[in-house]
Amino acid sequence: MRVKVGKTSIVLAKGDITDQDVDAVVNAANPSLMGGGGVDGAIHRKGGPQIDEECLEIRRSQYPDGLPPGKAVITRGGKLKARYVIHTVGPVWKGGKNGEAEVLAAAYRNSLALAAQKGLNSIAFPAISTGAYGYPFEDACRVALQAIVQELNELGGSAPEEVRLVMFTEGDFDRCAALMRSFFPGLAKTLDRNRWLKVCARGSRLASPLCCRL
Ligand code: AR6
Repeated sequence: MRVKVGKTSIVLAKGDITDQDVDAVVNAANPSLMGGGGVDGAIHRKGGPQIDEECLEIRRSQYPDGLPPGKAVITRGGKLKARYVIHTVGPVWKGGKNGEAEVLAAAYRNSLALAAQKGLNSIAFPAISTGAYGYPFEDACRVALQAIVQELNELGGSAPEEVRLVMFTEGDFDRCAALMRSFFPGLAKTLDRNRWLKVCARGSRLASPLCCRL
């Protein structure tokens, strides 16, 4: 599934974040930046020692007390296909009244801003905080989509060309796809490819400035 927001395609994909052929993958890290389980463990394992070394240096030089939730830093990608890893820390879910949504939005927005600052063209996100940190999946997806669209609007011409949302399971993919359909008005029509081509041929745009297609 793909939605166009300005110059950026937001692409929903199913897969493993460590396999993504993008300029940067985002790591759902913890403040230590020293690795852990889930996405974090997979990225550090597959990326190898270069990521560990650069994370250690970031801790030493910039964040001796750990990376605060919502902030983002960047290292090279080591042995990953992605050239860079953007490490961010999502919120731990504590019921929803402790600023979790703001911190989650900041994690997405700061990661995107960092990618833009580095001139990167494509970035892949996992569903931050929805694993070990316990954020309810649908709520987290809504916050993520809203934060991404807001930051893309803010970045304008320097926004990356592709923002990929990588879901680990079929179930998560389906749930996020359903949310995207309700979030982006053009997608609510669930156009199939042929209908989309006919719409394009007529030269119409859906829900301007969003140009959406499935
Ligand atoms: N590729 C894509 N998505 C994945 C992968 C993968 N290889 N592995 C898991 N997911 P989590 P969090 C999904 O726990 O909730 C770590 O120990 C997973 O199904 O990785 O932000 C860190 O060190 C879930 O939907 O991140 C922190 O301590 C989503 O990615 C803590 O976990 C996020 O799950 C961070 O917890």
